[in-house]
Amino acid sequence: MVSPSGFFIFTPMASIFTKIINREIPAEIIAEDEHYIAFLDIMPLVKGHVLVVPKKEVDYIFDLDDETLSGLHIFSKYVAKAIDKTIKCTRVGVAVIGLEVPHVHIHLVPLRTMDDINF
Ligand code: D5M
Repeated sequence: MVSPSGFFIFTPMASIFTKIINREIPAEIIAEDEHYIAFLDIMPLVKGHVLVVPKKEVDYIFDLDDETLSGLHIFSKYVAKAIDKTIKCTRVGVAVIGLEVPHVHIHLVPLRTMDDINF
């Protein structure tokens, strides 16, 4: 964008997850509070694959401030317990990948056997 005085103004694009948070694009939201949101992954490894995302948009998980990072894990714990109650699984797998979407997120994947995952 160019300002009226002719300067270039850098306006970073919102991540796809920020667009979900702002309800600009749809998602199957399963939990939300002031700081975090959880929704179904659009390309699930298995049924019930959920992403947990801080509303603060930060790319790399280790650049997140300590308070938000620990809150993200606590929020994920409650979401994982809800998944475990809802979906028949042996264990809810937890993964941080971040190759595709540059906005911190935790994958919660209800697994029955190792054959369920094919990274
Ligand atoms: O992978 C990012 C994950 O985010 C990948 O499993 C697909 C998922 N994804 C991408 N766009 C959407 C939308 N719009 N809704 C729901 N899920 C989505 P990673 O490699 O961890 O960055």
